[in-house]
Order: sequence, then C-alpha cells, then structure tokens
Amino acid sequence: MHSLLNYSSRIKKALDLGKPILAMESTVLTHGLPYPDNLDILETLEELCYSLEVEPATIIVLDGQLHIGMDDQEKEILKNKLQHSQELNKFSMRDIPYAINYKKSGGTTVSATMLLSYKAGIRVFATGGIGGVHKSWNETLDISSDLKALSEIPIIVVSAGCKAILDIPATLEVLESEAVPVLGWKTNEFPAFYSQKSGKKIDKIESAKDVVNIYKTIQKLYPNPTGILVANPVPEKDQIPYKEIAEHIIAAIDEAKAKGISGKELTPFLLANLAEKTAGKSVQSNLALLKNNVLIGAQIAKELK
Ligand code: PSU
Ligand code: MN
Repeated sequence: MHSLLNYSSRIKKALDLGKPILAMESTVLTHGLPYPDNLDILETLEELCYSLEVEPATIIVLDGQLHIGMDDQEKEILKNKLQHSQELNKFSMRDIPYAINYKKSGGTTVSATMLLSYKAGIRVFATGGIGGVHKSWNETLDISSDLKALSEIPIIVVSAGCKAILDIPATLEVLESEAVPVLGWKTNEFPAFYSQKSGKKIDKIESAKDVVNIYKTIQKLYPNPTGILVANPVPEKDQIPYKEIAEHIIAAIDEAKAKGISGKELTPFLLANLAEKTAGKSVQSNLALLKNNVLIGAQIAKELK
C-alpha cells in the first residue's frame, strides 16, 4: 500500500479481499453543493453503494492527510468544518503536494481524485460532471486540469457529461486530441449535466462489460494509457432542459466577469449562482445525477473484478 495514503478501515479490508470499490470525489461536497445538502449527500451516496454491494471510497484531504475512504472520525471532522465554515479548499491535482506540506484541508476535484484513486489501486470513480474548457478560454486559457488527468491517468470516470457552463464542443475537442474515449451510456448524445442533451454526438455503449472491455484494451494498446469518460445522462424527470437554463448560465458568466472571478473560484461561483437563479432546481438535478452516476459506477466496479 502507498505510504502517502491513509486508507479507511473498510477500504483497507476491501482492497485485501479484492472487493469492488467505487471512488468518489469531495469537491462536490466542499464547493459543488450548498450547505446543508452537502452534509447529507455523502451519506446518501455511500448508502447507495452499500445497497449495491460496492465499497465507496470518498477521497478527501484533511489536515494534510490524503484519505482513501472516510471512517466516522473523518466524517465528523468534515461535518465540523462544514458546519463552522472552517477553511476547506478546492484541491486539483497540482495542489496536493502543497496541501500535504502545509497540512491543509479540502475537497479533491476530478483530477486530484483520479490521481489518488490511481495511487490507491482503484480503477473507477463516479462524479457529477467533469471540469473542462471554459467558455472564456480564448481570453483566459481556463481549461480544467480534469482534462489533463483524463489524458494521463488510466481511470474510468462516470459523469453526466460536463456542465453547460462550459464550452462543450471545445471540451470534446480536447478529449479527442488527447485520445480519451468518451462513451455514452446507452446514448449517442453527449449529455450536458443538468440536461440530457448537448447536440454533440459520441460513441454509444450498452453495458458495464463494454466499458471494462474498452478499458482493458487501452491498457494493452496505448503506450500511455488514458482515462475513459463514461457519459451518463441525468434521468429525464430530473433534467432542466437546456433552453430553460441557458439564460441563467449567460447571466452567471456575466456576473463572474463583472466581479473579476477567475481561476479555481470560477466553477464554484457559477454553480452557486445557478442554484440561486433556479431556486434550487439545479441542486435537485445535481443530486439526482450524482446518484445516477453512482449506480453505473457500481456496475462497472463489479465488472472490473
Ligand atoms: N461537477 C459538479 N460539482 C462540482 C464539480 C464538478 O457537479 O463541484 C467540481 C469537480 O470537482 C471538478 C471541478 O473537478 O469542479 C472542476 O473545477 P475547475 O473548473 O476549476 O477545474
Ligand atoms: Mn480552471
């Protein structure tokens, strides 16, 4: 086992016994969802994993310690920090060494979670939506390191596509350039997070077995194996059609620009702003798609065995 990592007792056991494990990120808890929804969703998602006989490994950094799976003790620490608004950062891949050195706490983004999952020997991870190319990319060069991680770390990531706050066509172009397979779960259409459809076509897969076959082929074939993005649309009843959310997105981006918000603050700002503008509808949709991604991630975790 890796010396920089702290495994929860359940994950240690699951790894020893070769039980299926599904990794989950924690930025969605610290920055993606408003309080107090973020307190409950961790339990909800973990319960869902248990009901599917898969071990959830929520990945988080607390006081400079890298946690692979959270025991009750870590959950208490997180709850306390959330309830008392103590410092919780947003850590992407490059922030991890700094966080260890200065004993910082924070949620791990998709890129950091992919890195730590890989180090821990976990091969599949469920999130809400990945980061990607921001609409302002030609002025700001704001491209999430989630895309770099997908191009370099051989982990299967299940997400509801990427948020419509991003430049979706440009995000798909980068994934294509980097040779990252983008596979639609029973669909030919790349989903747009809150919405089932983005208008962009992708390759369709039908089962967890298909994903695992493709994953195994990549390990045999690529000189530097990439990750895989499994794009799983939000359930129809929980979606916010793009037409409905588009005006809010444009307004949120304008507000961010006026306030000079950029860098790692941008995504959390836009998400919080949309939650406000849609009177919580975007949060409901976010919760539903997270659960939906855990369902598929769990199937893939089982198939990997
Ligand atoms: N999707 C969500 N909520 C989130 C994020 C994605 O539904 O909070 C987070 C993820 O952790 C993702 C990060 O990795 O936003 C991307 O941030 P940035 O654009 O700064 O790379
Ligand atoms: Mn960014």
